[in-house]
Amino acid sequence: PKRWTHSVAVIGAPLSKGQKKRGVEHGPAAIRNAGLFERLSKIGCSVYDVGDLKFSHVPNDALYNNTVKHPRTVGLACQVVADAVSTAIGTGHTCITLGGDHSLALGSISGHAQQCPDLCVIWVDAHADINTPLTSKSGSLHGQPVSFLLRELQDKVPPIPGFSWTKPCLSRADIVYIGLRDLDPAEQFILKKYNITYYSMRHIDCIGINKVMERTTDLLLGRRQRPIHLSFDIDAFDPMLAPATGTPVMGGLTYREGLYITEEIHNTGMLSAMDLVEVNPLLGATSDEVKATASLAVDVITSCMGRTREGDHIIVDELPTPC
Ligand code: 4U7
Ligand code: MN
Ligand code: MN
Ligand code: MN
Repeated sequence: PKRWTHSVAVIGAPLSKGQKKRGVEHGPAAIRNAGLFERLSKIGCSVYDVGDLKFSHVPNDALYNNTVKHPRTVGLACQVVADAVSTAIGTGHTCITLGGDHSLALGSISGHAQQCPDLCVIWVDAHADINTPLTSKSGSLHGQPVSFLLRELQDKVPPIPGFSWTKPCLSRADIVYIGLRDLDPAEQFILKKYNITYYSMRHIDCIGINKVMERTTDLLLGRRQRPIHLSFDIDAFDPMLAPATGTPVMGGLTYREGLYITEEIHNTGMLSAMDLVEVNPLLGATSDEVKATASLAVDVITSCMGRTREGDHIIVDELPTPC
């Protein structure tokens, strides 16, 4: 059989200090155990396993401003992620980063941008993750990565310990959100004030996922072809489909909507790196729930890499003839 070969690098990023619940550091193992490598090979990808990154726990990592938790530990971990992603992209791979919590996207997008300064971002999530360290009520950094990435927000982001290496690499028009349904008041204000494009679950109900994807690719790629970074939070899906995650919200994407998003992203031919985050194998009520969530993550990733619902991205060009 003929195959298209995508060479992909897989980076495990067992980061958990960007949020409060135990278990999300086991996300990479759960996604690997759900058959990621076999499924990627089956669709013709050549896979390079970078392994799991090692993050050190920074001692005396005091709260910033009485709210933001583990800033030095998370900041340093994101720097490690950025270096690994930058190296993988520089080597010519499509890069897949397995989380871990969503704070790692500050690292993966920064690292990707070091190699591809022109990149754009599609952020699929129930949440906008755009709190600044000063608006966050929870203090969890997984709700804040986008605020560090956007140039327009820099006068609102204080210099916090552990993050002095970051520099914003996106403008407001370089990111589109899909799947939102749980925004904090300050996040709503930011999205409106800076006129950031988002398609909430309400928009999807209203115009359908096909129009949402048409508009998304038009906005980001309409003027020029450029590399895409997909940051996919598994909690974008409905909790019925993805129960093993830290901040589930009712009324999420259906399986079909989720895969339509990833198929359309594959079809642009511009996907350059992706994150699959917030799978927490300790939060499923049963082992079946955990398996379903991890297997959904594998479906998302393989769909991004070219699996179609009509077949496995492999061409058969003749049939066996009985002799
Ligand atoms: B995730 C939240 F307050 N907005 O800031 C916050 F609702 O990566 C949730 O999308 C953040 O899962 C969710 O803590 C972060 C909260
Ligand atoms: Mn998120
Ligand atoms: Mn989320
Ligand atoms: Mn392909």
